[in-house]
Amino acid sequence: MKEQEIQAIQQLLSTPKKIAIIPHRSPDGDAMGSTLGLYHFLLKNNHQPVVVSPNEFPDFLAWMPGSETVKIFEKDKKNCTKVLEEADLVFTLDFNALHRVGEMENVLNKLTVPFVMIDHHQSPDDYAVVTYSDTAFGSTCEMLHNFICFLGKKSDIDKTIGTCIYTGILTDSGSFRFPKTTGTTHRIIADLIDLGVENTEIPTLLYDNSSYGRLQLLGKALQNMQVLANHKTAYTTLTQEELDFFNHVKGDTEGIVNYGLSIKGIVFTAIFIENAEEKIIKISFRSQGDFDVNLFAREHFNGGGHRNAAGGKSELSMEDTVNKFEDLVNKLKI
Ligand SMILES: [Mn+2]
Repeated sequence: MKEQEIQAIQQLLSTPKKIAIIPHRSPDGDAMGSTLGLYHFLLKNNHQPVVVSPNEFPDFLAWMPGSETVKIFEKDKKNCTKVLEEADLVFTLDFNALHRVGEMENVLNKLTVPFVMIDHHQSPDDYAVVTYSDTAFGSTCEMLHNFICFLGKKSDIDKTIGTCIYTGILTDSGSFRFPKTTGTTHRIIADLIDLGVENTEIPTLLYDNSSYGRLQLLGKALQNMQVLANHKTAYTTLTQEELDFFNHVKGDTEGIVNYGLSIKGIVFTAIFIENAEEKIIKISFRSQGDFDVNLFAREHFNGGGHRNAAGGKSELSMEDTVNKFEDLVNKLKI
């Protein structure tokens, strides 16, 4: 962050304020970690922060400190709109375009108070008075750590804030494996462990709490997987019928897309998940190395994200979506 931007933030935070903190729709570990980490930091600095999530967060994040205070726009539009309208300041974390909050965008668009963005995705929109945006970072949580340090408040980072930051760094780095994991990332993690952050318990809470149904759903997805070996690509599908059969709940399909990359030689993978209610196929893409799934998702599937992790959607049937995908892959030189 530039000195000028740091001063602007310090000025904004110099008196107690009502502050709305917003993650993207369907928040993941990094979105929840960064918003709750900021929540605890602002609370400690005598502000009145509220995290307003566009929709419900997954169960596997419900243990996070402060998650019980999170307001869910989709469940309580009236009160959430009031909270947003009364805010003196709005932070948006882990996304950079207001359409990522779904219907809540209409409320945000009408607000006249300053917005601050902290985010690590490509091509930020221009809605914030301070935009701390940098694709070099593997997580918004690592940026939040830096943000607090820029404000000269490193000593405010305690076990609670550290737990939130740790969760986002862990989940967005694929447990410290993805290429943007640096020595600095590990040094931050080391500091957090020294503060008492439970570095063995957190992964257990996040990853070892599957239901039997979820594991069976994973089995189904693995069974459905197709490999296009000539193009180093693997993909899988889950239909609404399959999701229903295994009593799927929100979050159950999280992470399944990554399994394609665990096949030797595969560098591009996708999962197509039917959503009968919204009449769309939701798609996640992952890659290893140079193949840019952000561009691929933007160009062909109405989405975007990062170079190695992106999402998209299709309004075609599952069959037509998969055919379109295969046709595209057959033209790729991976
Ligand atoms: Mn993130």
